[in-house]
Amino acid sequence: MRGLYLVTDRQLCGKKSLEDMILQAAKGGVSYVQLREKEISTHYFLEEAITIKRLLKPYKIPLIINDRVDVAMASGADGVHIGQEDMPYKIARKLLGPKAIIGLSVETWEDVKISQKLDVSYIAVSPVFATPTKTDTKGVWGLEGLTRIKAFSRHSLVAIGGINESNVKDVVRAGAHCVAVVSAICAASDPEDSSRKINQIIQSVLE
Ligand code: TZP
Ligand code: MG
Repeated sequence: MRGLYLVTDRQLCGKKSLEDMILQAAKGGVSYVQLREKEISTHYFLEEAITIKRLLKPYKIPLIINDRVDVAMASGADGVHIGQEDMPYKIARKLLGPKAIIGLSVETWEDVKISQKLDVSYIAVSPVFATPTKTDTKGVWGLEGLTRIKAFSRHSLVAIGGINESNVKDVVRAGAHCVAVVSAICAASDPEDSSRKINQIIQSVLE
């Protein structure tokens, strides 16, 4: 995992449709899209996943489903993102197969240690900064926490939480291989432009 990772939030899209926002982000250069839905029915979630998978195909952008291994399987998505309270990693891997992208959120040092024994595709350092987008978190890692995880972990690191154009450079310098954002793209008046600007900063540090 490397680059910019969009995590969706339909409520933050305002007047734009979710599909339109994702399309603009794809044009702006995001490398991954995670469909994150906490409120909608399984039926609609699946329909939407199939639509977005089709929309991303020409851009060769993998689609990752938040929480729901069943929706990932049924929609032909490229993978799933699981938290500590979701389907256990080993079962998700058994169900999705060796090629699937499976990401795992780490919220405590214990989570980081346990993740080293798992062949996850990445760990999401969650949250790096406090954010109104997700408030049921255990604490914040800060840039120091990210640096500490980078020194210890064998996994690709996705940084998430409170990241935007103004702080993304520090986050990549602290050790993130990939940066996940919700509001900085979903709530932007021009998601394509925001994606392009954030991605340019990430790429300039990764080079
Ligand atoms: N997991 C940890 S923080 C977060 C999630 C889904 C939300 C990040 O949202 P934002 O708007 O990029 O701060
Ligand atoms: Mg979850």
